[in-house]
Amino acid sequence: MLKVQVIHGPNLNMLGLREPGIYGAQTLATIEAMLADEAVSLGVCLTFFQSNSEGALVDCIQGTLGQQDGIVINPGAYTHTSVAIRDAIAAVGLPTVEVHLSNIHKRESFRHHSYIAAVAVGQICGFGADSYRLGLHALVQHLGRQVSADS
Ligand code: CA2
Repeated sequence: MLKVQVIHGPNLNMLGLREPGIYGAQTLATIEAMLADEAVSLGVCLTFFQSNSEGALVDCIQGTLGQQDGIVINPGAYTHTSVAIRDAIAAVGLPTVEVHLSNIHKRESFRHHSYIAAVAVGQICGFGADSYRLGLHALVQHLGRQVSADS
C-alpha cells in the first residue's frame, strides 16, 4: 500500500475558526477526515502532521525518508520564505505535491513566488479544501506512473 505524508504549515490549525471568507469554513480536522475517506478509496495510507514551526516541519519532512512514498504539503506562509523547507524536500527526494487552499497567484504579489514549486512534482491551488483532495489524486497517479516506469 502506498504511504503518503500530509503536511500543513503555520496557522492552518486555525482553519474554520477565523477568516472563512478567504480559507473556507472547514476545519483542519474536517479536511483530514475527508482526505482519510479519499485515501480508503485510493488504497493509500495517510499520516498527518501540522506545525507552526519551520524546524518541526523540516524534521517531519526528513522523517519521511524510508518511511513514506510521497508528500502532500501546504507549507502555508513558509511557501514564500522557506529555503529550509525547500532544501528538506529536495534532500529526501520524495515526490511532493504542493497544495494551497487559495489561488496564491491571484493574491498579493508576495504570495506569487513559491520556494517549494521548483522541488515539487506540481502545485494545485485555488480550490479550497478540494486542493488537498486533487493533490492527493495527482500524487497517487504520479507514484503509479513511477512504479510502471520502474518495472
Ligand atoms: O492558500 C493557502 O493554502 C496558503 O498556503 C495559506 C497560508 C498563506 O500564507 C499562503 O500564502 C497560502 C495562510 C494560512 C493561514 O490560515 C489561516 C486560517 C484561518 C485563519 C487565519 C489563517
